[in-house]
Amino acid sequence: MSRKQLLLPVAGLVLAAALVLPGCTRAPSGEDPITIGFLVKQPEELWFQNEWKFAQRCADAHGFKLIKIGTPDGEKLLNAIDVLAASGAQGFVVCTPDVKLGPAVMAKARSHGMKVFTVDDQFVGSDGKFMDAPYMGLSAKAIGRKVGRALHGEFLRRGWPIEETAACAVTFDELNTVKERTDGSTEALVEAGFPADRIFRGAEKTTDVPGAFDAANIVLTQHPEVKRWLVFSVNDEGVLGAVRAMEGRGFDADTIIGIGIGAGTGLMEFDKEQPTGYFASCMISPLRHGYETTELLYKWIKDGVEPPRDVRTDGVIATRANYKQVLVDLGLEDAAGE
Ligand code: FCA
Repeated sequence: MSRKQLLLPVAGLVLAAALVLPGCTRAPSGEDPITIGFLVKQPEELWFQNEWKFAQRCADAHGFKLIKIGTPDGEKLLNAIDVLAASGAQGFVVCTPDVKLGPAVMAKARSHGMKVFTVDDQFVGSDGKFMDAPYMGLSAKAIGRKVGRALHGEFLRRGWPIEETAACAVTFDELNTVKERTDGSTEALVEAGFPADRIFRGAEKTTDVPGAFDAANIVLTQHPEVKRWLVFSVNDEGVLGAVRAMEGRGFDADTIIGIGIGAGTGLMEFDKEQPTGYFASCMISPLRHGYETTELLYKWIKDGVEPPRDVRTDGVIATRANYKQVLVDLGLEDAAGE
């Protein structure tokens, strides 16, 4: 038999395999041909860095490629989707910088045949209703209520006189998932007996430390009579900005009880030698929001397994005394920063 005759059947087999397994033409080394994007609105925020970290862990475990892009505005988000498409991505997880971009994002994804999994902030359609795209977010009201109850418990424990005490709420009502949190805290405080007219709201322009610092400073200027503060907000950054503003006016760990929501930024306060006004954190899970969302999307792309439409995750209150154990319990040892 000639060399050519020997090789022909082999070539036929290779061709047949390429037709049956279209992916193998794109991944000659046998690596998984799937590429997934993970787009976040505030890449400078530790929460989102942790989501990326856990998403990458998922990609490494399954052997697919993950492309992480920070998309702080609509133009960057829509461009990023084109970049992902050009890189061969079949889908992406996204925390959008503006929930009203939902229809535009879905249309662009559809034009590229890409699947979309939304995380943290839920898309809102042109009719003002939440859109039907797979979503993982917080049980925001319940988490807010936990914060409110914990604030009230510590307020009672310290025996603070109510006439010297008020609550500062740093709010951002434009975004539903964060409005629910501060509404929940307010509700729980009032239900526990804290007077509603001693809860002062400061609206922040951006959900970060500088935004909260400015919002809290306005509240502080309006209420110089208050001697002791309870603080709650939409996230850790909101509480930290308020605590920093209060420190600038002489308040400290003895006169502030601040409780955040997050899994990283606030915990750095617990690593400081001296306690600060950041008293506790409702710890939420970037592991679930990063790893699990990415894995659900991966299985949707790879095996056609439809992901659940709406998953809500919970939070656990942790203080300086027990936060290291809570980190371990939640599998978040890596989330506290490097
Ligand atoms: C929103 C907030 C973030 C984080 C996330 C779970 O996106 O802006 O700070 O709390 O929800």
